[in-house]
Amino acid sequence: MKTDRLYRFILTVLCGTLFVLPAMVTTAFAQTPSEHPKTGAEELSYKGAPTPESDVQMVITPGAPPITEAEFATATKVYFERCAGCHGVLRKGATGKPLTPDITQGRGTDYLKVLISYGTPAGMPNWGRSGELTEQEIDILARFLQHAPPTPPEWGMEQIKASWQVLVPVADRPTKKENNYNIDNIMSVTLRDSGEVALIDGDSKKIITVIKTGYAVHISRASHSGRYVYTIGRDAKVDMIDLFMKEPRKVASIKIGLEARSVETSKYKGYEDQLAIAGAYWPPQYVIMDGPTLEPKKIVSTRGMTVDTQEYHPEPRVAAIVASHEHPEFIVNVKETGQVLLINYANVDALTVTTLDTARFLHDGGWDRTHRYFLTAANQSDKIAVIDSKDREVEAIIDVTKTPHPGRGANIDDPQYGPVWITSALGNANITFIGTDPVGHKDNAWKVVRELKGQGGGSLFVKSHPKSTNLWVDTALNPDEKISQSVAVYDINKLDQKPEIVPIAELAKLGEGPKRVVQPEYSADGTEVWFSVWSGKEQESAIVVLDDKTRKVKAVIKDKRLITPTGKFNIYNTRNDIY
Ligand code: DHE
Repeated sequence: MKTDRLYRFILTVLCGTLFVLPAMVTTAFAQTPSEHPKTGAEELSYKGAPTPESDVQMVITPGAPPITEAEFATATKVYFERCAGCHGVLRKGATGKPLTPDITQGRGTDYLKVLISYGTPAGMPNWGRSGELTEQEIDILARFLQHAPPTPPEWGMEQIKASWQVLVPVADRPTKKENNYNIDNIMSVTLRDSGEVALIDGDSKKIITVIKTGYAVHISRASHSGRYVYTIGRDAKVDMIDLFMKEPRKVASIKIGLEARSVETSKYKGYEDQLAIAGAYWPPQYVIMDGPTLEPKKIVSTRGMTVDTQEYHPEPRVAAIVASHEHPEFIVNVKETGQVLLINYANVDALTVTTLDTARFLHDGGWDRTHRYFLTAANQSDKIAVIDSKDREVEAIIDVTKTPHPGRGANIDDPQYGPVWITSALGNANITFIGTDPVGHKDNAWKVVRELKGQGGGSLFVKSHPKSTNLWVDTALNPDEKISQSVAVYDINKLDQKPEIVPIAELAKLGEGPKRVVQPEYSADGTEVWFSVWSGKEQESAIVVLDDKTRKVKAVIKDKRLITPTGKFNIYNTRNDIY
């Protein structure tokens, strides 16, 4: 049946296996059995069945330029791989602009081709100029975007359960640590384009192991005890790694949807390491799981009304999730509706959810230093929402300049304004300081107290540490190579002075490649700061470790296994929410 084949095709695409050519299909499945020797074909079906190009059912839209079935299939694949993350599966827009036919047909093929090729200073990548998409792919994509988007299938308990694998049962896991690693100083490093994480021993700077995870794996989060690392792939696959094993390895995995970005574990007293949650982009839902096994307990859809115009949204994606320290709750950002959900997990069979209205397109965010207030960016609304996790209410919604992108943000003690939380931005050069101390610095609380000028737009992450006097700011997506390959560092005691610019990529001494410098992350003791030098999949990348005090190179980690490193998650800092 046509619908069936379309289902399978989209599944394949979204699952990230993405193998259209029969030869590649053989390779993909040849690798799988050794990875999970006891898993049958049915259980593996969650990875998506390979489907030939001709199996795609086209959605032909009046007014759109001609497109063949094969081109539609190619464009669907490219769109889900490259574009859906920002523009949404149904193309209704979020971090990226809406791309529905009513808009795209008015722009026309030539306009869209230029846009895709050259990108925009606001953060849209230059897919053509960078060589990531060919001229032909861009032409097909520009025509495809003028047709109605195909809708992917749902992914409910039946599929989730079928994907669930306990690779090492709890009873067979070590009862105490079986290795000599200083677990708190392990870095879990995203190897984006190989769908792996590298566990790096922060003390020796040696790679402990590289573990296969979900497609284009996004983030790692550590359980409260630090024993387990949970990763989430863009294909919505959650993998759980046990750091107590002699050689840390995966002990469970599950696929909670077709596309996802976030995962977190319970941290409230009495519930430590007990539950995990993952949020999906598609279908729009979150799934609560048993912490040690990943057994799925509850799926909740996020479809609903937007906070402002109160219109129904069919695709409100789950963005950042944090675990409350004040109540047994997960705090979940729902991007397109602009709601922050406080999900009380004390009784998973009778979930209590407090819905807080903030602003649309919630993306990422993090705690203030007291871990009471969660500050999160509604990035396309140019606002930061502050959630009081103790009193379960919106404390403030603050206007900031264009497209804030904090990551989890940075907390410092501003010599003039007291405790502040900091975000940089994709859309401009500002580094924005927000007062976070309503008790000791009442007049500054929840106000923008300081704005520094950074190197430029295209900044993704800022970072500091309680033991540091530095504030590091990357500009990984700035179109100017000099800027994207370096970072700015401010002395937090001399914030009126210009920052020092550290040419991280140059220090890595690599060959050709984009070499974007991304996401500063501290060692457990706060004395080192690590940067990824993120090059192309076929090019050499590296991790540069600086001594935080002297700002000089301490180590450059190079290894042919370090393919496209991006996020780095220090176990101690991640489990204790230190940033
Ligand atoms: Fe991310 C965090 C979504 C592109 C690196 N990213 C997040 C979070 C979300 C998100 C919702 C917060 C998770 C949380 O805290 O629970 N990211 C998205 C996208 O939708 C987007 C824009 C497009 C996409 O297709 O995925 C996107 N992100 C990227 C990248 O291209 C980056 C730079 C490289 C990569 O690895 O893919 C990237 N995102 C990161 C990192 C974090 C992150 C490193 C965690 C930062 C932290 O310190 O916690």
